[in-house]
Amino acid sequence: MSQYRIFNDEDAITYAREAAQIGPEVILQGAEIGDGNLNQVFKVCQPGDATGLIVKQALPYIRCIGESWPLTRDRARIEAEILLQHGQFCPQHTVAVLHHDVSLSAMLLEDLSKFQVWRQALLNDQYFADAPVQLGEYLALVHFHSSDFKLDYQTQLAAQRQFANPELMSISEAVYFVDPFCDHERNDVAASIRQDAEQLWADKALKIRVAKLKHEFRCKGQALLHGDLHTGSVMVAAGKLKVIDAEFGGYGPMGFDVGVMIANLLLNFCSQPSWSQQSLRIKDVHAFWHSFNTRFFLLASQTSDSALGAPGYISAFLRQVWQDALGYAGCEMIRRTLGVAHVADIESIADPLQKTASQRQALALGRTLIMQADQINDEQLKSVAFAYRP
Ligand code: SR1
Ligand code: MG
Ligand code: MG
Ligand code: MG
Repeated sequence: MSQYRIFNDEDAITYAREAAQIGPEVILQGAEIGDGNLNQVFKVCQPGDATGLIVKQALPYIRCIGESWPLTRDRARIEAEILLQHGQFCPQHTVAVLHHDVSLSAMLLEDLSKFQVWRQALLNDQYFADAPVQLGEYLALVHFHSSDFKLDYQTQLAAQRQFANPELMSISEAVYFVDPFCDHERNDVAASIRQDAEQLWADKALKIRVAKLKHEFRCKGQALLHGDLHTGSVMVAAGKLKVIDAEFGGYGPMGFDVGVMIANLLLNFCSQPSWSQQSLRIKDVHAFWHSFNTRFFLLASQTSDSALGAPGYISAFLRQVWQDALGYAGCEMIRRTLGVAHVADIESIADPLQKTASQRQALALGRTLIMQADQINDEQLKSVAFAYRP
């Protein structure tokens, strides 16, 4: 198979067979299992086996919207290359790419059927205590090894060019920083929070802060980001964690990945009726940031760049990453409440009053994180978050 066509189950089996060199004597079955916004995902395995292989294929459009929103298939190549690169930096926490095919816009991935999506685990009140620490380790490693703390000027510039992802990162610009802050047709605003949305859309001071975050998203190319690091991009199992779905990756501000993850933990916080679950989410945020911060600091302390290694600079740099992260966290909380793509944590709340309260909490907390990013430190985040409990 060499010419692109939109895979059906049989095509996915054929590709997996060729890519993994599985002979015709082995019976394989395949089924589409994807629930993401963009791509097709197939599981291919032998009948009766719980685990097999995963085939991921990019469609020439955005799956959740349809053919009216065309999108480059080259995203599959970019994603495969980013996952392979991140896999070199942190193999223990990056899904393994076993093969990829540029013309088919397809890749073969390890099957993580024994894992579960972290967002789903959080929704089921299942606690994976190691996950935030492992995620901090993952992010510190992939950010450090692609940053100028590690790479010389020419190598980093070459990497920025290699992993350029303008189409997908333009979508992120639109869905994080533009649509949710105006009455855009792509938005999905519940009638019950329409007034809250209109108040945000009229908030000039907020828009100035968001403009800066948008601007820096494009021009602050610090590290090779995952680009969509929400709890649905993280697979967890007892003592194990793997990150998947890097199609929105590319060079950008480290605080973006950090902030998107913090926001998704805080969105779960906003969806939780119980104080104990809320407290666990704040604990997760602290553990994640502490893990990232300490590991990045240690790695960066060994930089061979004598200027960047100046005493006090790495700490100052990481303080700025934290501030950036709070701003991006605020944008993620607002866009997941008003924008095109919501999160199951809040969408699945059955009681309409409780759902509206959670959405309002997410909007208010998101706004505060953007407006007060430079005044809230790691220790203070807990009291800020709890101040918005309904
Ligand atoms: C139209 S794409 C919207 C979102 O879906 C993906 O999961 C990413 O989060 C993206 O921002
Ligand atoms: Mg099917
Ligand atoms: Mg996904
Ligand atoms: Mg994704």
